[in-house]
This record gives sequence, structure tokens and C-alpha cells, in this order.
Amino acid sequence: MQLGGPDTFRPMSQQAPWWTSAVVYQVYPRSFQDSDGDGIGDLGGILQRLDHLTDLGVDVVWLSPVYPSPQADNGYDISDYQGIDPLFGTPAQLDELIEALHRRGMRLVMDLVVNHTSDEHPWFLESRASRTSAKRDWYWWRPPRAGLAAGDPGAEPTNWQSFFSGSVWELDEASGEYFLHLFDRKQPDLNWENPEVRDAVYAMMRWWLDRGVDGFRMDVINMISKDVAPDGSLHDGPPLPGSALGDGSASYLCGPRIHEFLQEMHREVFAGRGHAVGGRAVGGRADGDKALLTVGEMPGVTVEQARLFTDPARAEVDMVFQFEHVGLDFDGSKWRPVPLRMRDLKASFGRWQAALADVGWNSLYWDNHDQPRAVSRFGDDSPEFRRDSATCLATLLHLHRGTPYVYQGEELGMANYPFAGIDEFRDVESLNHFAGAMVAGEDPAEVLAVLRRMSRDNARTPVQWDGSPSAGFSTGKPWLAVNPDHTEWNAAAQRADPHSVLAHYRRLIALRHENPVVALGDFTMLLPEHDEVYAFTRSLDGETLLVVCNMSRTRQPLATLLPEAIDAELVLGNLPSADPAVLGPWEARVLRSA
Ligand code: ISL
Repeated sequence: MQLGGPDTFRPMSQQAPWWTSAVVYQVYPRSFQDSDGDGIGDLGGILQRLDHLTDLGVDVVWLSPVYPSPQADNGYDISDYQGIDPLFGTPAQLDELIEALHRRGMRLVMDLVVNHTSDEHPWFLESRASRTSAKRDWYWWRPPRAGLAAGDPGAEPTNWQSFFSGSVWELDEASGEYFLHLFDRKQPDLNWENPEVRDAVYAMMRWWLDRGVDGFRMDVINMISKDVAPDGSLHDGPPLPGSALGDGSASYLCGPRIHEFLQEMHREVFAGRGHAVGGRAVGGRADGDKALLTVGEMPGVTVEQARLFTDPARAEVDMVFQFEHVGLDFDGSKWRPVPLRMRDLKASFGRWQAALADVGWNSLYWDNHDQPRAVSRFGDDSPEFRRDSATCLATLLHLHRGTPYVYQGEELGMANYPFAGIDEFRDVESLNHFAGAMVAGEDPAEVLAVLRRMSRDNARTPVQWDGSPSAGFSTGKPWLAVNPDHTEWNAAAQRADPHSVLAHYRRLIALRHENPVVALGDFTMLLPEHDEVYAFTRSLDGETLLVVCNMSRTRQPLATLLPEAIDAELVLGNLPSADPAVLGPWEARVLRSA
């Protein structure tokens, strides 16, 4: 394949930032490793498991929130941005973690949750204290709808539905006003219109960078700007089918000032702050002047917006988490699942690859703490195909252009949990949904079946380190049950097995480090209409990799589908290939075109 045409313009290839060839590993601390026997993972536990990360070869650790928190949303409700919750350990242990990771050539990215705080944060306590409080305007306080009294049905200032069921407005009886919470009622939204709020957040971010952290994953950062009218009012959204509530997202997803806020944050926090890890280039790569990593979590972000957010010239964020591909297997609401169509997945990934080819950058993920387990969702977790589909999915994702994120346990092929009843769930989203569905008179068995498939708790069961009763996670009773399949599916069993899911992730990560085509090559989708085979090429400087993945149990006639694959050299595969002309069930091959 020839380079240099108008469609293959790649300014990144000259001076590619370090994160173009990096792989990020997400630690959800509550479920990673417990070191004190209380059944909840902690910083001490992470420190004990660093060899696992070194062995895997990842470059960055993204740590989900460990700050003081009432834990209404497992730490995404923060009551002190500059501390460590005793549940997770001490500030000294966080310093130790930064140091230990840097020594091993890895970086630490902290979770930044600044769309909202906890309702127990001192800022909110002060804001709530009275209508004339100096911090009243740090949050979104509004009177009841005109003509109605506080507490009347429909008196909420807007009709928006919260992400976690019910209205986004909570009445504060004492003042007779409502406060806004896009998520749980214990997560009031900060008012970014107020410059004092922004200054306080930026100061806190600088404080963490001074402490040595290497960047931030920014929680729902595209929701911080709300579309507020000059008179301070917010607009109703279109009604949701079968509900008295409406969809307010047009008023808070990528709102009018979002780019201004992120550019200001960049200027105030990041500009000129690149620092080398441990005083040297990480992973043998030159750092340039930008050693930090910023990734914005952005539900509902479009490709057009993502180009703006990640255009280096605009100085906003390095990359975003988009949600298109994890929204293809449900119909509007995650509680209405539908089968995934392969052509939709290809169209979606293909569009993102094309849109961010010349400007900006993709982040790549199947799993995180909010998503069901990928092998159960997009693969085939039956005993026969679990290993093969987990490694096939990994190959597909890691060979795209972008920075791959591995969520803890994904590298072991961890699967969804066989939840039997509502009492086994812990997540506020699942519990609120179930309660709401019961009030609405839905069939409990049906609601449970959907929860079993889509609940975030699937991602949150403890990491399966070994086959012992608590999977090596804790000496106490784990806060969320360990998946019974850990006797077979665990890190100890996979570590020395060259055919394991773990070994395959190790190879994929190494391939990205070694081969610039994987990091930077141009992407071209092949067979866009095929229902089972996902194939594409990556090309750079005259070298082309051909990637073929059979996303099904059906054997595929590769010789007919992609004849050029037959004589190509195998760079990496997930199965011992018997017949070069046929792609076995869930087989994936990375080939070097002749
Ligand atoms: O999981 C979701 C719905 O099923 C998403 O809407 C999710 O809530 C959204 O991606 C935002 O997620 C982030 O912010 C939330 C927190 O609960 C999630 O864990 C976090 O990743 C509120 O802070």
C-alpha cells in the first residue's frame, strides 16, 4: 500500500506522543486486591500486585476513585478531593504507589470526578446551609416550576431524567429549593458557570500533579457545561416514552461552554507541565514535552465533537472515551438489550477510525467498571469458546489505531456473574432501576434477566487471582461475591500457560510497543457487510498488517473471502492454525502482507 496520498496524511507519525504506543490498565480499587481482610480492595493490595502489571507490560495505570467518599456510587461521589478514603488506605500509600509505578516505568492516572461532588462534600454542605450562603451558587439551586409549590408533583425545575432513575432534581425542604444531580441524589452537580468553582478544581488538579501523578481520566467531563438561559432557567427536554420525565441531554452533553472550559483547564493546569517519569523516558521512548495523559469520559460524544476535543492544536484533552460501540446492543436504554449486528460495529469503529485519522486520537475499550464483561457480551463465554473469543476480541481491539484500555480481569477472560436475585447486586444504578421497575409494575423475573446481562456489578466482582475460596482477593468476606468460575479462570492458572488469555494480552501489548504499524498505521476496513468476519489493514511506511477475526462459531473460508491472507506471514494468532485457508471459530490472525 502506498503512502503519501491526500487520505493518508499523518502528522502524528513524525512526532508521535508517547501514549500512541502505550496501553492503559484500569484498576477498580474496591475489587482489585484486599490487603487488610475487610473484604474491600485497597492501595496496599495494589502495591502487592504490581508484578502482575509489570508482567503484562502495561504503561499506565488508571486508578478509579480512592478519595474520601460516602461510597454511594463506589467513590464517584467524592467528599474530599485531596485525601484518601481510609477504606482504601493512606495518602502515604498513594505516594508509595506513585513511586513504585514510576520505578517500574509505569505512570499513574487518577480519576477526576468534577461534574459533581458528594452531597457530604464541605462545598455542598456550605452551599446547602442557606439561600444566602457564599457557596450557594457553586451548585445548581432552582425554585419550583412557576405556579407550583415545592414538592408538588411536576414542580421540579425541569423534566430531566437522572442517569440513575427518577428526576435529576432533589428538593431541599429547608430552603424550599431543588438542587440538580444528573446521577444519584448524593451526587449534586457543580456549577461550572461560577469561576470560583473552576479555580478550586484547577488548584486541586495542580496539587495532584505536584504530588507526582501523571494525568487524569475525567469522569463525564462533557457534562460540565449546561445550556442555561440568560435568566438562569434550564430547558425541558423531549418527553421519554411512557414516562412523565424527559431527556435533558441536549442541555448538558457538550454544552455551549464545554470547549472553553477544557481549554481553560488546559491552560491553568497542564500547559508546560510535562515531566519525565523517574527522570527518564518511559519504555525506551522519548517523552517530548508532554508526559501527561488526559482522557475525557464523554457519553454521547459525536465523532465531530471528538475531533475538536482531541485536536492537539486546540489543547483540550489527549483522547476521549466515546460510547457508540457499547450502545449498539441495546435500544436507547441499556435495559432494553438487542442483539449486536456485526455490520453496525464495523460501521461505528470504522467511522471513528476515519474521523480521527488526520486529527485527534482514539481510545479503545471493550470493558470498564460500568460495562458488562466483554467476553459475555460480545464474545462467547461457553466453556468451549470462552478463551478463543476473549483472545479474538482482544486482538480485534488492540490492532485498531488508538490507545487500548484493559480493564482489570479482562486480561484473564473474566465473565459476567450468574446473579440469582436482587439481593446479590450492590450497584446504585442496578438497585435504583429494580426499585423503579417494581413501582412501575414490571415483571421481576424479566427485570432481573436484563440486570444479569447489563448490570455494572458484572464488572465489579473481585479479580480472580487464584482458585482458593476468595480467589486470592481477600482473607475476609468480599464486598461483592467472587464469580464461582474462579476455580478454573484465574491468574495463577494462566500465568505460565502460553495459550492463556493472559499470555495473549501480554503478546498484544508487546506487539504495540515493538511495531510502529500497530501504533500509528493507517486503518482500512475490509468486508464491511460481512456478518461474522471482522477484517482490516493497518499500513505504515510500506508495511501492511492484515487483521482477520472470526467473530462467530462458524468456520470461515478465508481463501475465498480474503485470498491475500493465505500467503501472508503470521505475526500473531490466537489459535494454532491448522489450515491457512480456513478461519476457525473465534480465530484471529495478524498477518504481514507479502
Ligand atoms: O454506566 C452507565 C449507565 O449504564 C453510564 O451512563 C455511566 O453512568 C456514565 O458512563 C458515567 O459514568 C461515570 O460517572 C458516573 C459513575 O457512576 C460511573 O461509574 C463513571 O464511570 C457518575 O460519576
